[in-house]
Amino acid sequence: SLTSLPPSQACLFLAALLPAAVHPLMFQPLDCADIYNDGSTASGVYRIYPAGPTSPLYVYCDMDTEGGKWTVFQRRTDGTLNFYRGWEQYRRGFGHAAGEYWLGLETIHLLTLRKKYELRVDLQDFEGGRAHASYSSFSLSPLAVNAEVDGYTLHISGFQDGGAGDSLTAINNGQKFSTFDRDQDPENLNCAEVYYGAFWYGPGCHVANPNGLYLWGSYPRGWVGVVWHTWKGSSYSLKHIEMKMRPVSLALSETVTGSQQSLLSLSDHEMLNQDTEPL
Ligand SMILES: [Ca+2]
Repeated sequence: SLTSLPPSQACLFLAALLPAAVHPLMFQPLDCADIYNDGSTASGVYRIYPAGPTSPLYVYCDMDTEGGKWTVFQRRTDGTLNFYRGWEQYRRGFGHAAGEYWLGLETIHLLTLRKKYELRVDLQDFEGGRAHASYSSFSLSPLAVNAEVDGYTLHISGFQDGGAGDSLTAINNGQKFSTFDRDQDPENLNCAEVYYGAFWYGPGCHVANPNGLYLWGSYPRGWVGVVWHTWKGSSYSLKHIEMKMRPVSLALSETVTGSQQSLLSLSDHEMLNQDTEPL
């Protein structure tokens, strides 16, 4: 027992124990902003805990673009991963965070329940061109009792042009997510099946098809590729696309308050220990 140790040794013992014991148990980042704010400011693969301490997930964090802190939830970069998949795959996520992947609708939904997020879509073509589109508000079924039943409905607003134009708001905002085996789009046809993708398809299906076929630039039949119509038109399949989310500044200040509360409660524990176990 600590009480049997001389006070100085007991303090040393606690000092040695606390940093190792407390940090891994208590630091379970929700997203890449938490990781950045904890001091890891290099882009790369990290673990996040959006569904609690027993369900870590690997995710790619973009810590460089426009201030960093971006949690990437969709990434196409070389065409090595098949994105023409069914509902369960899109709900749970697939691929690997170091390469091409989809983080999963349930995870994205859980994140947007916890903080207010913005959305950014970064695009590259095969000729070295780059562009992006930003949306100041992004969430999936934030008010639904059951988000999956609600179809992980997309809510975006506040478009800001980074040269790519807005290929999302008019058609995709307010739409449920659709896959070839779960048609929740408003068209008579099955948009996911016709355009070989999975997305929040809406009236006319889409003018952006980030999860479409990876077709290496210009291709003859329009709309089935990795399309962002307002930038490269319907018959150009992009080289690189990343969809990423970051808490807006209001939520960031909430995060800071949260960690201050954690520190306060830690101090409370220490004080409690000092009360109950006098050194
Ligand atoms: Ca349909």
